[in-house]
Amino acid sequence: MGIVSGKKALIMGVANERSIAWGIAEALHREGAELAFTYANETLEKRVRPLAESIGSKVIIPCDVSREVDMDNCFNAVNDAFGGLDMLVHSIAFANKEELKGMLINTSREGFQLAMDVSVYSFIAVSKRAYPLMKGRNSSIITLSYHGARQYIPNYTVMGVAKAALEASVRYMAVDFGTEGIRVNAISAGPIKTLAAMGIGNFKDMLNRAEEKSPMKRNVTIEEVGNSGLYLLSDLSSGVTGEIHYVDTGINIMGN
Ligand code: NAD
Ligand code: 0WE
Repeated sequence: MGIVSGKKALIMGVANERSIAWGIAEALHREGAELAFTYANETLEKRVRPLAESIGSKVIIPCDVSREVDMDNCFNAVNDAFGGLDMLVHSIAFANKEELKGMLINTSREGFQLAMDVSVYSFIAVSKRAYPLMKGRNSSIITLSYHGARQYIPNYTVMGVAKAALEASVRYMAVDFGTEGIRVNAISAGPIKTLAAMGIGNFKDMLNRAEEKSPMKRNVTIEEVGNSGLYLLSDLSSGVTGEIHYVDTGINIMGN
């Protein structure tokens, strides 16, 4: 018997086999869960579909979270396929690349709204739609954050502001759903070389510095974030909600 045998999960935010969401999906699959996946566009469908099928998933749904109809259709499809939901993974963020450098004051109103819409509002919007499917069944929602929410990280700018709002949203929804059998938490992951990270200038240097700074003298992997995600999504963490759980080889505890 796996840790999540018989449970149903929806994974939002796989782009390829390097995605943090894929690390979480693999851990859930290993421990017996039944998985559904969303993809943001047709280009990514070509990546996501074979990955999902490789672990026996038959529910693969288009969902661009900037579109209300996509989110409506997505949760209707999950309800049709599963008749309920136990675990929801939100692993989605986006900001204009040109605004992920330099000073926060160079963020445009449009760029701010885009980052907040895709990276924060989407978490609230999908949780709202998941609520009727998840209530009353000891279910769990997680999202992915980053330390730039709490402290200044060079060039993280508007995403840092968005992640701060995301972490606050975790706390508010933890209370909203507190008595409904739905827990809400975030994993704050250390830097990992994913597609989203690849778009960032000097990411290699960042990885090297994180490696040096961390107590464990190495960077975290998607497998490790996956196993921590498994814990937060499963009944092993039944007393945990509203928490921001660091999975970062300890970098966040260092002063200098
Ligand atoms: P990734 O590129 O593999 O995943 C990001 C996902 O966001 C992609 O699947 C992309 O399709 C999706 N996405 C973007 N816009 C979307 C939209 N409009 N609709 C639907 N999906 C959309 O990169 P990742 O690093 O795995 O990122 C996943 C999460 O982890 C993000 O929230 C990111 O902020 C967070 N995170 C990443 C790191 C890191 O260093 N890689 C560290 C901490 C937290
Ligand atoms: O949350 C993130 C990255 C999110 C992200 C990445 C991109 C790149 C491509 C959001 N939007 C975009 N838009 C694109 O066009 N991380 C935690 C990884 C990350 O990003 C950084 C980091 C780290 C770490 C940006 C600057 C500094 C550090």
